[in-house]
Amino acid sequence: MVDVPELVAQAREGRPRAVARLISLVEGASPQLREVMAALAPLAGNAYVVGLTGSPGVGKSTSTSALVSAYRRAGKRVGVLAVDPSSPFSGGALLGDRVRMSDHASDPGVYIRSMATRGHLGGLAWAAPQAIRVLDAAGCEVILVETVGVGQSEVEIASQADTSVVLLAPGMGDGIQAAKAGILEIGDLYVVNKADRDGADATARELNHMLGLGESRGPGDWRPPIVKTVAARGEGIEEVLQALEKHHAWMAEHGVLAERRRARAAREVETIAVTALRERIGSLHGDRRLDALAQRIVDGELDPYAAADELVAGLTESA
Ligand SMILES: Nc1nc2c(ncn2[C@@H]2O[C@H](COP(=O)(O)OP(=O)(O)O)[C@@H](O)[C@H]2O)c(=O)[nH]1
Ligand SMILES: [Mg+2]
Repeated sequence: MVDVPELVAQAREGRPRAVARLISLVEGASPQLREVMAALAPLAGNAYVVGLTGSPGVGKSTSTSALVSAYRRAGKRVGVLAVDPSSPFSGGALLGDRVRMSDHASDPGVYIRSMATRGHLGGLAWAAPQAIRVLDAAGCEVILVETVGVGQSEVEIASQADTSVVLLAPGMGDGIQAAKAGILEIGDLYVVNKADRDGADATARELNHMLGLGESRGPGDWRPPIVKTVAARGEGIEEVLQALEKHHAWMAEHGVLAERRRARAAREVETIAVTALRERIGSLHGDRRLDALAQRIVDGELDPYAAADELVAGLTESA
């Protein structure tokens, strides 16, 4: 058994091993998970969570690393969570990221963690917010969450961030892909990276046009800015940081930040509750309550909907 209060105290002091241990407890769905989350609850809620998404190779890790440097210069403690929902392996795509992140390896003000979800999207929805909470409680003021864009999962990740950054690059056919993936609805900020390459202006123009098409904004509404960067050289990163700070301030001013966090917490509770319920129902196969209900359906005494209601009611009562 892990001494949770001690571990949390050490994480609060910024000890990386304690943070790593806590995230492992979360990832592994440890029996002590509930104790961990209860201990963290009063400590979390201070971090600004930024999600970065986009196709593989667009420059998310390079941008993340450059943003870490920029935030460090601003004196902020930073956490990085690299999530790869597409990969069943924990290495692979994330390996290159480690190299890109190695600049920050010796900086005690930065905590970096990779997470692979072994193909389970539901696992991501469930584990990532808990890992974010660990980093938050450990005193990270900014948490950057990098996800490989694979359709639905990036929308899911976007729903876990305060601000969503969508990255594109010229010549990747990203414009059309973006529209398809519904990416135009999730970005609070768009970055056209690899601006050192031909076509960056065209990509930015196309994006600007597409963003304008669906426009029905009123005065005071947020208009997602488009920033061009050369992340590999750190160019434009300061502008990205400024745009992030602006969006953060705008959200705080208009109650959007609180609203997003409530919606996020609600979804989290929903996910946990549904998972718990499903587990209980799953373990009911061969249970005599289920057998009895099934018999009544066969006998024409009960319809399956009424039986399901009865089953769910019974499950929550016995909890
Ligand atoms: N030319 C150019 N290459 C870049 C730029 N930013 C990143 N790259 C390169 O693009 C490749 C993919 O970058 P990476 O950050 O791993 O992309 P990710 O898969 O989205 O995380 C790497 O070889 C980077 O060095 C840039 O601004 N310009
Ligand atoms: Mg990457």
